[in-house]
Amino acid sequence: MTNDADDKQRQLEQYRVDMEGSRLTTDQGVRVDDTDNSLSVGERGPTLLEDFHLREKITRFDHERIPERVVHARGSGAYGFFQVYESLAEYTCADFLCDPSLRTPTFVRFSTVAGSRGSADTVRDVRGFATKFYTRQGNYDLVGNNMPVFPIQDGIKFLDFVHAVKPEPHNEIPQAQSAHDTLYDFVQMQPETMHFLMWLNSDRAIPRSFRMMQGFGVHTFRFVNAEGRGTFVKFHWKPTLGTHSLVWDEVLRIQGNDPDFNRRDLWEAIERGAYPEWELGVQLVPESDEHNFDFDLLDATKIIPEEVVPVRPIGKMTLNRNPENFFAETEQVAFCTANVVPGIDFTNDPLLQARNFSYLDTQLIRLGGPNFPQIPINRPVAPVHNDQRDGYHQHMIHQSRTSYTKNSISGGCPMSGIVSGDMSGVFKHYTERVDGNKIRKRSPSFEDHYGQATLFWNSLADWEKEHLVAALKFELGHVERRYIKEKVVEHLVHVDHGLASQVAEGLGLTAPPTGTPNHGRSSPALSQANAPRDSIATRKIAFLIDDGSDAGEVGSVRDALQSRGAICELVAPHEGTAGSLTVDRQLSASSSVLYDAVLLAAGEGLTGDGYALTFVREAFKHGKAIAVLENGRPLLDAAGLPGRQGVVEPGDGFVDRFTAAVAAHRHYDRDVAGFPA
Ligand code: HDD
Repeated sequence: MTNDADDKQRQLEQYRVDMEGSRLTTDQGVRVDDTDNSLSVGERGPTLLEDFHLREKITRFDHERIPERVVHARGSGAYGFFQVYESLAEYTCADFLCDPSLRTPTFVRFSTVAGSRGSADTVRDVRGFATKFYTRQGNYDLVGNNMPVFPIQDGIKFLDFVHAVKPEPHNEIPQAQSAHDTLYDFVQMQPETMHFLMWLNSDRAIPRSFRMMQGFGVHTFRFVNAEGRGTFVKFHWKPTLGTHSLVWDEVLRIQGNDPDFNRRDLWEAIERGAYPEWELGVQLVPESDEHNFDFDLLDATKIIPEEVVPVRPIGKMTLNRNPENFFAETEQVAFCTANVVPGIDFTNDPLLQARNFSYLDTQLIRLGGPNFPQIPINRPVAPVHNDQRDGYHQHMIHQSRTSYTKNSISGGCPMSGIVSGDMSGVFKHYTERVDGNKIRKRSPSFEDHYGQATLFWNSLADWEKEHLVAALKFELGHVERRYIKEKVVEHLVHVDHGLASQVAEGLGLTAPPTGTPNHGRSSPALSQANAPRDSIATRKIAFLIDDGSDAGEVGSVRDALQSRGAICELVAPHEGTAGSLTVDRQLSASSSVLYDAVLLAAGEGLTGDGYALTFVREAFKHGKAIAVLENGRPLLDAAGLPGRQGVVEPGDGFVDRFTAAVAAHRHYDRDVAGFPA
């Protein structure tokens, strides 16, 4: 083992099967001459049971599916590596966090939570962000989400929450949607959901790209250093491209245009060599400060505001390789919060404790038995030796004559992990002292369900607040039972009265006159308005062209934008060529919702084309930068846009101005409420 980013790929190499030049065989390796016709008695006679090839094919097909994940069923994965900036030995003895020369291989799976495997990517939902670090001390799994808070505080409520958000049990409707009665019934009965509800209805729930979303470990975990000293830690992934979202109307249209929108985006970026990157950051809290907050560190419905405890960047992850087989790698990867390495330990967060049980348990049914850690994607690069053997699909042939520890027959092997009294590299549970009676009772320190929901609301930019109110109106607008809407509004009053009133108005309700007064505190780090907006790297720009386009001008603008990292596609009414330009996409088979920005470079021809007009209007409605070359003006005028914010006219510094408009991500200052794109 060389301990670098390629360790995992080297290990996987022995499992890869190349079909090139191969001949068709059965599963037993017997060559097959005909796989198109069953073995039968005569050409029109009955099929014979002895046709082992037919039976094998049908049997294998019948058993192709494994149970989809009960949550996070739809996901996409990629390989990469992680490298720490400087040693964190002061806080943790985790080897991969102490040696800056190490490049630890990783596999990440991004996912939605509620939908089935075949559901659309761009639904309103939490995104999973699960990372497996193949460290030389064993696998470490950081199984996080793109939101830092969870809807419930105790794992015993997980089944209830998931049943509430999943399709309703009588008719299995709606698919991958939170906008229905059972979720909001759960919410109104369980106000600990309120902080999470704010995140779920914010733009965080509709990320532009997996590459442009944050990740959070959610729980407070514990670092433990070589001396056994513990430090509380929260994990944050921050994308170098900034945190950006789609807009709701766009989301609805993407679902039809490209249900694989986020999956495709990740795949294509990696294929192009535009490797996504995240910085890993930690919030560190000395154990002596455990009780110095106005919330409980063990409560997964709370954040530690970054302004209170700053996020310290500790390293970077780069994803640089797509899987080769979706089922073998992305579907069979098995994460578990209990997969920790020396130097990282748990806290008594009751949600985390339940998770530590659930993940292993679910893999046993999903992957068919206890040997799933031997599936190539799950294999540690660290050596594995123990007496846990047998069970379905054992791949190893253990040679020792004993399968118990301690033994004298096999030289005592495998021996204790401690070599000559040296504890380094050995997992040692943190020796926390715990005292108490056995009770089923939530700590009073978990009681404030509104304070941080208010903090989140106060931290948002005006446009983010507008989106959140609109989202709640949409969601509750799909709830059939009026009393559920009323109850949710009654809870919102304790978050912010203005918020509650706006939502209530949309529902034809009146918010109760009094609630908990807004405490006025905010955390600017929570607003996406404060995300970096300085790059157009990997942004997709559609050039609307036709036969009258100026090929020279189009070519030079395209070259300039591509040199800054953008991806430009020429969209025209027909495939083939438009003048001397090669068309990438046909207009009627495309849509502005698949792009970040539009450049109008078509001649007069498109002013009467409904697809082109919709393209421009939707781009404007969705806040996207629109640039216009001289001969594109007629189309811009024909589109009848209600403003010019974020519209870049020809003239000096055209490319620079367009670049800045695209880098801004969206132009939410447009008044588009009355514009029916
Ligand atoms: Fe979970 C999958 C994230 C609470 C039980 N969870 C799963 C995945 C992610 C998360 C990203 C997908 C992993 C993959 O890509 O394969 N889950 C979270 C976060 C939570 C959380 C961030 C709270 C902080 N989960 C949670 C609780 C329980 C579970 C409280 C049960 C008590 N989660 C599961 C599971 C899943 C799962 C049933 C389904 C498939 C799987 O594990 O492998 O065990």
